[in-house]
Amino acid sequence: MSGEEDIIKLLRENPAGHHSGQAIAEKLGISRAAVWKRIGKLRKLGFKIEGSPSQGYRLAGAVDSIDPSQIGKNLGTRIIGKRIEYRPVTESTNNDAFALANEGAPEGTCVIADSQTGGRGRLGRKWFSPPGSAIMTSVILRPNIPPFQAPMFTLAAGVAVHRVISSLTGLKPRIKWPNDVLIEGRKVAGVLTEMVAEADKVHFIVVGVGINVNLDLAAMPDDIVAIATSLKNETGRVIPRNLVIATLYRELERSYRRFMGDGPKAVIEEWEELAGIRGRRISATIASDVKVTGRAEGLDDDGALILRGDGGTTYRINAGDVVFEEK
Ligand code: BT5
Repeated sequence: MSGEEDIIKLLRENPAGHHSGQAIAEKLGISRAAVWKRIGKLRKLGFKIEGSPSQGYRLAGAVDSIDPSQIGKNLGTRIIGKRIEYRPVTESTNNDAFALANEGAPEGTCVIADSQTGGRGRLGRKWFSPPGSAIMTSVILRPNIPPFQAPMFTLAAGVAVHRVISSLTGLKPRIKWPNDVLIEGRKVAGVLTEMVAEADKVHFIVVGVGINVNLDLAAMPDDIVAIATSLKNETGRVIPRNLVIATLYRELERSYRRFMGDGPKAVIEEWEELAGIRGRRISATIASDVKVTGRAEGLDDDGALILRGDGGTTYRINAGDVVFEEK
């Protein structure tokens, strides 16, 4: 646990009251200067911590806090969320889930964070993960499948996120291959699937999901605000994160069972329907400087995107980024 995490835990134990620098230092066995330094780091991460010399420190504002015991209550799943590890601040929940899986954590173990200092997207991109308003979670799965089927889990998670958003908000999101969930063209969620495998066998898969639940656009950096949105921004309502997380775990379990029980085809069909992708005009970046435009013909059995280029060539795309060329 990082030192910053200890401080947040302490402040949350008594959210209404103040905690003097001296009391925090004594409780954590560190110097007052170290407390001051960590508070500074937390503020930089986006935590709103009020401080007054006479009274001490306090977490400001109404906090929609993540509470694993509340999430676990009435979850009703058999696999996902049987064990939930909560981290107020962490580098990346995918890293934490990897470490836990390497230590032998059971299938269905979930890591959920209030904020990430090194949230990751694909290809070394960053995932903006400020505290108090979003969901960043990673789930460990141990399916008995060959590695080439792993990308299916990105699709299955996309279906789950779509169902969570539409059922809780009534919004009509669209899934964009392979891992984006968009509302009116703006990204509200992303999925990052990583795994450890041998040539023919997966050891474990980590499915990481980030959802912008109650994020204010004003709090986003310029490059993100230009392309992103949040559920709060779209609905005008604050949605309790514990509810979103519990619903997500249920939907992930449903998608997972579907994949294991009915096979990849069932997930692909559901994905294609929710994505409305067949016949849509899209462009895909298939290499760093190669872009092809044409009509999507749907997904192959292993989740690859089939694109019929305008020149008549059919492309089978395993990795890359896609842009919709029409609404
Ligand atoms: C993704 O990558 O969309 C996968 C994001 C997965 C994040 C989760 S959070 C829990 C788990 N732990 C992690 O460390 N990661 C996972 P990609 O398709 O490469 O998209 C990344 C791009 O999305 C960035 O380059 C930005 O343009 C944009 N982006 C970054 N943060 C965003 C945000 N909060 N909302 C919307 N777009 C964002």
